[in-house]
Amino acid sequence: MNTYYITTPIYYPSGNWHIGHCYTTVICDALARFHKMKGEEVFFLTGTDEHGQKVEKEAKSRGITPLEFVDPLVAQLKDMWRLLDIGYDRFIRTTDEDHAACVQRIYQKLYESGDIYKAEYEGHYCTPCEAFWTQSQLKDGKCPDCGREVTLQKEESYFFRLSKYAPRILKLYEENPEFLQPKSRVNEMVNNFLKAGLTDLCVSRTTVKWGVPLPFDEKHFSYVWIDALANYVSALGYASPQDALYKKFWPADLHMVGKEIVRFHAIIWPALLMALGEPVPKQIYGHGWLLIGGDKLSKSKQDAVKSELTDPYELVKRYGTDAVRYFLLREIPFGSDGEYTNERLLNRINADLANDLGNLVSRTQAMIAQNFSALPARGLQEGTDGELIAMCEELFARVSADMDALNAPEALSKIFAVISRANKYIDETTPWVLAKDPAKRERLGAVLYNLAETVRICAVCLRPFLTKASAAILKSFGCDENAGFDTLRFGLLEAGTPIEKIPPIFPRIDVKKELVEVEKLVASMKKSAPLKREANAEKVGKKEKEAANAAAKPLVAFEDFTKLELKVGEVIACEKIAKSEKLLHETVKIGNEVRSVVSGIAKYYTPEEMVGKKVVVVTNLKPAKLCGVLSEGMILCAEDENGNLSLVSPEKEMVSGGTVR
Ligand code: ME8
Repeated sequence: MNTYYITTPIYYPSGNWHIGHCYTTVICDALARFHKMKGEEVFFLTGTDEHGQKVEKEAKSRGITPLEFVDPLVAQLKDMWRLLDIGYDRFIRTTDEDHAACVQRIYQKLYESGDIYKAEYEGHYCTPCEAFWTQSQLKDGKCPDCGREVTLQKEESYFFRLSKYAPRILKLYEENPEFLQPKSRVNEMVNNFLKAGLTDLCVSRTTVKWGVPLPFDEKHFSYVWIDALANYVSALGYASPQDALYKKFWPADLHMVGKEIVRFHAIIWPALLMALGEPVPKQIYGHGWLLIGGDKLSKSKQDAVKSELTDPYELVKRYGTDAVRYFLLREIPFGSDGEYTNERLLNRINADLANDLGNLVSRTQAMIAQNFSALPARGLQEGTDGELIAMCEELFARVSADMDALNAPEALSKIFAVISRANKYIDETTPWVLAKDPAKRERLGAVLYNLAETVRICAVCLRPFLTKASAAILKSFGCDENAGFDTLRFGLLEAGTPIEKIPPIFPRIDVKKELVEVEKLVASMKKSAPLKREANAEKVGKKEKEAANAAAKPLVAFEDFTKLELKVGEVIACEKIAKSEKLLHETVKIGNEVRSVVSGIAKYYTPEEMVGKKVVVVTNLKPAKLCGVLSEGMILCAEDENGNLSLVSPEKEMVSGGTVR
């Protein structure tokens, strides 16, 4: 079976997530889903980049530990990915024990081979970017990437012999034009960095202690970018006894990254891998940015400049997961920057989703319901039937070629070209006229059959992009909502299939009215934002600790109870935790997501008994490590006064991911 390993960058736990942040991950999710549907074995990695000066400072200013600071932010990010239906296979945190151990192994290897050596360092450090710059690289004395102040830092450090690898990296670009895409990024790397030759890279800090200690000198801590880049291999168990995933999936098929971090991925990362004697990734793609008023969308810019709504939580709440995913995947020409405005988003939703797709689905379903009790027979081909059928039959090959070129906007435009053609086909065949003539009943049936098949084929092709709508459409046409690309032959729908008429999946939005609403919302969010942030900081700090320590159980308000998220999960794997008598480590599938959960139930259940059990999981509990194992939730149990314990399970058959309330 072919394998496909795709990664997003790991995110800084800033908490100020905006729609721009969602771009990389939504694209990767669509690609991962597409390759899964092609029958490939896919590993899709994302996560968080938690070490470094920024987090250390923020935590200190709040009087809490760095981990106490980042934990709720990581939970928030996971929540955002849940909202956007991101089906990753692992969410790695640079604070995960296996990751830190891998970083140490990498440093040790490079130290032993002589590619890491000790010297004195002086440089200009940009804390927000976690990057060092030489005097000549600064722009007007400020960080050339973000334009913020830098500080001069001097310390004894370890260096990586990056300079040694410049010729090999140039050769890599020449011999593998696919390695770095789009092509313009190669010119940037060559002209801005490689041509002048590379200087060795400072890879340790003594002043920043929130990092991985170097195994050969514990006064020094890893430089965040080495720590961060290592996630792509640590997630697979590189250089550990548990390296089966590494053997299976490395080298990565694709590192998808924003263009501002191409330098780290296309120069430093391959150099590190070369030094380690490991293969380099097959491709790095540096995508463009979502812009606001011509500048990169960032929380500070949006607060200062425009009144666009960029908060992913709010956007999903207002327009739904699919609409936000669709906009990101369709609107911005791939590889380029694209302007973000609410108006553009709303127009896209209306034009493509409500009008083209929504109308096709509802017209087809309504006409079948009005004229037949179930799907009519296929009948004979006439008129433009052949053209529509040919478009459907050629669709997958076209979409597939676009997705192989990573061009989701083009792939979607091919699918929507078929949807438009089908809407035109309705106007050409005028089923409402055919319906009036009993002699044309067979022809009417054939027209409606062709439309239903077109909808089905488009819905299957849309599955990687519109996760919820495609499932709803397929179900309403009596099809498996998980139908694969092997079902894309025209004519598979069986006559007599009951067709359900569903409400509009994408209701049309009154753009003018909605823009006024959004403007009001953004204004109120701006006003309350600093307050909200302060309140959060406070919550993350002392109050939370006090609350956790409180032993008494007072009455809780209903709103407080509803803050808990309880879901049905299915235990798909379970093992004992070697260091503990009480703990079991379960792998629990909750809808599309798989979580690691630790429970103190080893005395009551064996791992074998647990596998296959449907359980109730608290899914928004702050993640914690028990005996070194990450627990991302809590399985609910009932306990009597004698200490007998029983799992709480849904009383009737219930899908995993079902909500418990
Ligand atoms: O860079 N438009 O993390 P990050 C498009 N931790 N994409 C955007 C964007 C915008 N306006 N703003 C942010 C980091 N992004 C490092 C990565 S990997 C070893 C370490 C994208 O949280 C950005 O380009 O700053 C990147 O791909 C992702 O959000 C995470 O950015």
